[in-house]
Amino acid sequence: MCGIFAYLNYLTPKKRAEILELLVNGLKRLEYRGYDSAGVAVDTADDKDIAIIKKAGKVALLEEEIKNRSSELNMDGSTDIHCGIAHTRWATHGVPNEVNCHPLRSDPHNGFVLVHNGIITNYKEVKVFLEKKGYKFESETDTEVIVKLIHHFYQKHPSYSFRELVESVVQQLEGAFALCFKSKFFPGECVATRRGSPLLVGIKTATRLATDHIPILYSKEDHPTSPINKDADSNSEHRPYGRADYPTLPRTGSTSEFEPLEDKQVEYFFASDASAIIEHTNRVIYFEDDDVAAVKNGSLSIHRIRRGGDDPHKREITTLKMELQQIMKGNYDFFMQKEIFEQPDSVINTMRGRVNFETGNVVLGGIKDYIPEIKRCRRLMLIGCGTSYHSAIATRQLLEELTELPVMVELASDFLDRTTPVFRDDVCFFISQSGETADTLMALRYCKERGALIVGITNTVGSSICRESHCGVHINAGPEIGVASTKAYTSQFISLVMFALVMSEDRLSLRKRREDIINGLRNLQDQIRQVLKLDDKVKVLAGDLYKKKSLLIMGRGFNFATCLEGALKVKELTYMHSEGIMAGELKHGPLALIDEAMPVMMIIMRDPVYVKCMNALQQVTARDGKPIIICEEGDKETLAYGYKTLEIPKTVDCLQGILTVIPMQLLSFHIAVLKGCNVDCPRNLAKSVTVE
Ligand code: G6Q
Ligand code: GLU
Repeated sequence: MCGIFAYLNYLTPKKRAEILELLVNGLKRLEYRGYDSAGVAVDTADDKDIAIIKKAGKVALLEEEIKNRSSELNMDGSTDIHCGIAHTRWATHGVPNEVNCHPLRSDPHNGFVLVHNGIITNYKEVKVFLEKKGYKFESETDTEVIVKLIHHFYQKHPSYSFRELVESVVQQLEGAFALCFKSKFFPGECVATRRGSPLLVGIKTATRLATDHIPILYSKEDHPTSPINKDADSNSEHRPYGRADYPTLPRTGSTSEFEPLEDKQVEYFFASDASAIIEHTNRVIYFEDDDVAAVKNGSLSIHRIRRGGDDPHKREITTLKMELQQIMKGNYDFFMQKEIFEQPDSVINTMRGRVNFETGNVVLGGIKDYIPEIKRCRRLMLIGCGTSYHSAIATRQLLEELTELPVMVELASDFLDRTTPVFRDDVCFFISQSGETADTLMALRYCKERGALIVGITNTVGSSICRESHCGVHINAGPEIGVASTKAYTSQFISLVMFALVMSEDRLSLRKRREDIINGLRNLQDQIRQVLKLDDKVKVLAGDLYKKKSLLIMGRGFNFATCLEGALKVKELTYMHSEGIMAGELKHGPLALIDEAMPVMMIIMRDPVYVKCMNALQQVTARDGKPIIICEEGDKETLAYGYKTLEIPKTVDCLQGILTVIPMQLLSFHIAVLKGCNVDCPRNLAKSVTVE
């Protein structure tokens, strides 16, 4: 999920010190993406082996380590042809330590080394297969299976080219990845590929490029398809790894070596985004899913396994005209904005390899073994702070419904103040994006001491909460840089929904309900995209609101959490007073605030509490309130009132909160921009609150 950078110089003499500096600088450019450890692989001084240098923590520490090892690396030695790969890791499998850090190696002799961004969902099956072949695994990562699998193929098919080996490997992988390989057996070559994670290459030549595109070469289809290949689109995390021993590998149809360059001297820069490349060249090719790009003898070729349909015939070489700052934030001005717009993808990453939309099966690998124990517990407790606490409120009702257990939702700080009674047969969930929030961590330790089962729901592998939990779910939303939490909220929400689905798997009476929810999850990506299209409309509303002093946000049932979360976003980003109000509580006090001047937002969806929400609307309008209504797309009854509305697509009631919170995220963002507030770092706040 974080950063790949690779550099290949062909007939372009470079000192090792320069190569390493280039690699480290590439990583520095990618630092903004967030990461927990970093590493590089280069040829050793005698060119006979590969040196791998890795460090947990910041790139600066890696740089330090490289300096410490400078005599061994022969920094002054020069090389004409060399390939170096580098990586910043955001752990998804295995804590951030030096062993798990990339590049990972195929064997102790470093036959192949690899950097990977993303998640391999069928890694367990591949691992079992490779262990049977005698491979010994050293890391806890999902990535290591890839680099061992290519080694296995190499041993079996020594005549294959580097690219053919990579093509064979990627056909066995499920999940999301960008990969960059280096090998002792193929010196001066580099092969890179992607599926679902971004990757591009920058090309730098002394003279102008001879072409503005690279043709795509297709691999022949006449190879027998392996049983594994046939299943390649299934997304089950636990599918048996295949009946047959190993597939016959695809052989490429084209033998023509394509030389895109007039000039033989060339440098290639592979990276996850252009920020690491732009200082070297502005000529880049963005890879598409399933492209396999190989550099051999200084020439770049791009192959694909033919999949039918309208496969394109070339990849254009694009000239970048962007500034560095612009690249880092993509098309966005702020990280928070980028993260809001990343949600169609981050929700998919949360579900990847866990929800099988065909069979309706949901597997959470990190808690699977504890499910029988959880089913026997006497209550569930969901504990967190701020936004993470709101994700618990958002899913409590569904958890109660699908588990039939009492569910307590607690603010970590208050929970401790009360010295809440906790027992051995309680299951306590600790929800935290950072995994380091002191209040949440203290509450975790408190519950652990009392013998409860501890389940972590975090976005940060290897964080304290993660380490101190008995089991857990990584929400896999990718690093969140903006202090205001957005994509982590929707991913926490989905993680808890998936847990509810797991708990109700064998309940016949809930079959229909589960099917509806799984269908809802399937459509979520498109629906989030649709909601994000409201951005311009939300911006106009922000224009109406940004000079106001207060904003009340009302709703109930499944959408109450959106009110709380929306109000928190408004407060922290815009410094404006805002309150999330349970619509049922209006008449018990807050109604006194309502007059024609008080800004009010109401969330009214066609769910079981619709009529009650309409009552609340009456109460507000009877006091001359003029609410902005977040309502269901095409809901004539609500629209008939003629108030300003934001229409949201319908999903199953318990998932609706994922869609209704997005306009609130956008609204707080736009108000903050209009007020000139610091969007990514609101005053007085920190991303990780490590003090009580
Ligand atoms: C909200 C903030 C904040 C955060 C809490 C808990 O936008 O990011 O409310 O959710 O500070 O943090 P963790 O989720 O990292 O425990
Ligand atoms: N899943 C891999 C790991 O945990 C790659 C993570 C990343 O994208 O940085 O090592």
